[in-house]
Amino acid sequence: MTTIGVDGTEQLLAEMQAAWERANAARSLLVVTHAHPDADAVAAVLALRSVLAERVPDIRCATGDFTVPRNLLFLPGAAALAQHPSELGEDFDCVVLVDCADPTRLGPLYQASPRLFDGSRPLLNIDHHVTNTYFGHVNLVDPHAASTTEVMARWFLALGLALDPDVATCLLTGLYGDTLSFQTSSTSPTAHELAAVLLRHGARQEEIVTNLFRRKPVSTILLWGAALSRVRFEPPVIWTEITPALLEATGATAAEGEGIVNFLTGAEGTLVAILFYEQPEGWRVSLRSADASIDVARICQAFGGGGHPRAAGCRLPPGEASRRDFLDHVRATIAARLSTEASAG
Ligand SMILES: [Mn+2]
Repeated sequence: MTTIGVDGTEQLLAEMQAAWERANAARSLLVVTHAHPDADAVAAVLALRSVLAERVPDIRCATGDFTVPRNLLFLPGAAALAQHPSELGEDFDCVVLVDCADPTRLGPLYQASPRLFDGSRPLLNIDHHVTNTYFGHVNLVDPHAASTTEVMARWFLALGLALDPDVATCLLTGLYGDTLSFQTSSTSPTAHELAAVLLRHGARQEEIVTNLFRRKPVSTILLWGAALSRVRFEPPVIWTEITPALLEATGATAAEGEGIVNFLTGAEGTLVAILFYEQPEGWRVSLRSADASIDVARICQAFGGGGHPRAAGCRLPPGEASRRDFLDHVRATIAARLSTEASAG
């Protein structure tokens, strides 16, 4: 077998062979991914389905909550994903989970059919989350991989499979999605090398970029325009809000504003960007840190929330005073952090 990059360890190659044998031995195979699926999740399911289509007589696929984001419907085979639990059944002799740190990430599917994932039939675990629990009989898990499709691409190439343009498109979609267009710190030389290989196999790059990053409903643009016109900059904190009135006026859903806080993080002189969603029960708050020294998860934990050091969230009671208290707390936390750094350095 041949492999690409530096991290095709013996152990991983052995797992690759085992995973391939298990999957090929199946007569009826279930391939699933997590609820609230992203591009990597859906693309990984469809790439595996495509590769095994002529080898396994019966393959059924689903996301954990039976949804597929509209912008991923361009992926080859997306129409084959089950839209309802009744389409799946439980008569499988092998189950593959992709992009799932553990089976509970399947959400509704796990709750409806826990015995599918209790180990009474072979479980294959293909993933790249650092928090993966290695729950499978075979675990094709590489926490250094930028996406689950990166793990799969290395798997398929190691096996010497001929990748067609549809499979290459799925694999590259996962890489584009999880690296936000090759921008995250997980974007290794291997990720770039694989992208080149996938393009040579006919991956349709323009289609991927258009669907993942360019095309959007007009309501999204109107919502961004309205939200950006309300930006407040109180250095080093930048923030804006999405109110029910704003959603009503633009015809957008709150989810269409998710990217605004990332956009604000790039403002010069900003250390923390905040998006406040006004809801009847109070504020839902989304924070981003523009600097590794500021841990927004810790800020949010003080308000009952949490997340990652650079991206976190919490909820606040309704009202302007509550929001003002929160902003004061954020500014005080940053000031304390900066003065510690100054005295240390
Ligand atoms: Mn992923």
